[in-house]
Amino acid sequence: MRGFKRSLRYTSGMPDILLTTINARYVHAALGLRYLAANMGDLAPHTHIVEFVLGQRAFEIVEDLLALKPRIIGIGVYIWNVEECTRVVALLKRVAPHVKVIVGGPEVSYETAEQRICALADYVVTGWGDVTFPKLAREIIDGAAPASKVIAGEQPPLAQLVLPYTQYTDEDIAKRFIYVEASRGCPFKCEFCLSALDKTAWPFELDAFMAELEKLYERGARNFRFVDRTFNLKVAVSERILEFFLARMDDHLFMHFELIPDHLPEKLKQSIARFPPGALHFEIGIQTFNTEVQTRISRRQDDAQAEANIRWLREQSNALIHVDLIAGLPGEDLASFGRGFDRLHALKPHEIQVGILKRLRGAPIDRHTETHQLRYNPDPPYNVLATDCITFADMQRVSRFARYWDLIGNSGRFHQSLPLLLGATPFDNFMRFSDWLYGETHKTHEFAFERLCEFMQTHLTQVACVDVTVATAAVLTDYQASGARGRLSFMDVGVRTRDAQSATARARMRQARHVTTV
Ligand code: B12
Ligand code: SF4
Repeated sequence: MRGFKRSLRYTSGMPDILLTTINARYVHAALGLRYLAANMGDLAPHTHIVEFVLGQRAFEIVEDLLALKPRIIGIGVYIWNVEECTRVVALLKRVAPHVKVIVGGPEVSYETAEQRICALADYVVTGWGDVTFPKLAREIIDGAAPASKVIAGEQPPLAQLVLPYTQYTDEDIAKRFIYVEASRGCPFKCEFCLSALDKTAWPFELDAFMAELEKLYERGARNFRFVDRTFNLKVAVSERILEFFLARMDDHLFMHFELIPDHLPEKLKQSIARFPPGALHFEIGIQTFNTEVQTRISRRQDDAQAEANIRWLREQSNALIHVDLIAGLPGEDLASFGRGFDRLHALKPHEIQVGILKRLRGAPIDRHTETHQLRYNPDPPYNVLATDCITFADMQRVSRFARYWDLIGNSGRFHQSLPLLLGATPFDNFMRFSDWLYGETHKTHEFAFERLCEFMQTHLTQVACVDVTVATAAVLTDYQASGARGRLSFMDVGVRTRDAQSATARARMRQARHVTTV
């Protein structure tokens, strides 16, 4: 796919200023660039956004950018695109050295002296770019460019920013996630996270923000993703936003929010409980249930309250619950991580994301690198490879566990068979499956659903020693429920698809026995 250019809004000729980035996927529209574009002032008619997607080649990107004959190119650099962006800047500076390249974004906001992309670029703006990028562009155009290469982004009061939402095109609204931001920053200090460096969370002026939401809704936006680090920080604000959506509920509305797990006052619960199935998606960071590790990484969390809230959400609301855990935190071994996984799994979230600790540039977690022998991948995404508690081999096992868990646990496609696999000790049993599957295939990607079903049935019957009738019936039920109608190799063992449901029911007693013995 070539760069997708938004309808040109400059009046004549080519734009002087391009704002660009490489998004993780097409559906992710870059909100950061839209802030910059919205705050360009009199340069707005000369500014144009061009977005690319991971997988596109630096050569293609450079060709597309230069075809627009810009004088200045601003590039949004993130952990997922820094490698390709570096190649883009290197090529740009070779073939068009006269074009001024300004890089900004979280990945180039810290450790600038160590990064090749910063050395290649003409300017690096660290932190917020909303007002600093327009100023710098104006200075370059006026021939008054600053002498220093690295410029600290200003953080004006948020009320001074022009909100970016009119920058979303009709195509964005029809086809992409609409990222919105009711507050910026986070008051907490979890050391693995970049937001730990924020002094606090700053709210946008609520009436102005709500008016923008209304306009987006009127234009047809239905897929709203809030980038607020902690949506439930100020309950009155959260409630007003939820009520806005409740009043406009339809079959297509979808809202994503990040929540802190231990703060769900009654009033907020009342609003949440009124949403229909599938409308709310909550991402909740647990990260670890090990209190010693929580303290070590400065994460404050009331685990009992967090558990009670997740349980409430699952039992009393229709929200989809996605919960995050991080493996490889300083001082946490595999057994402790496994206990955390089991504790979380018992709360029945729809998805558990098993993440591997990353050393984000600038994140305070670095202070534990030596004491806990945290050995990180030197290349993005800077995932931890080994710690004093988890060997490289075990970390590799956890990475595969995470990938297979996405395919099987989080996919929601193995309702009947997954409980047979997990039994009473989900982490250990799934790890056993993961080790076995990798031994059989040496693959973590490109599994057709049919093949996964076959592997599930083989593992259940040959490794986990589940009764063949029970296992086969459960897998077949899952297969049928997906709507697939092909033939699976094990259908020949004697259990026919039409019998699957009843066999599962008959086998509940035996299942229970298995659960206590695996
Ligand atoms: C949306 C999002 C995503 C989307 C992708 C979005 C996209 N465009 O493709 C998805 C969900 C895929 C994603 C995934 C990940 N993400 Co993410 N994500 C975000 C999130 C929630 C919102 C980004 C946003 O729009 N922010 C709002 C805007 C206003 O802020 P901004 O983007 O930082 O832009 C400002 C400045 O950076 C700067 N700026 C930006 N561009 C430019 C350009 C120029 C020229 C200049 C001068 C300035 C400038 O000015 C802007 C306005 O002030 C942020 C957290 C957050 N709230 O910011 C994390 C965040 C960006 N993600 C992060 C991480 C770590 C990840 C993952 C690695 C998480 C994981 N799974 O472990 C993955 C990696 C994905 C991959 N494929 O490898 C980190 C980034 C660290 C880094 N160094 O880049 C963040 C900051 C979260 C955090 N607090 O740690 N993510
Ligand atoms: S992990 Fe969440 S709560 Fe902790 S600092 Fe980051 S955004 Fe804030």
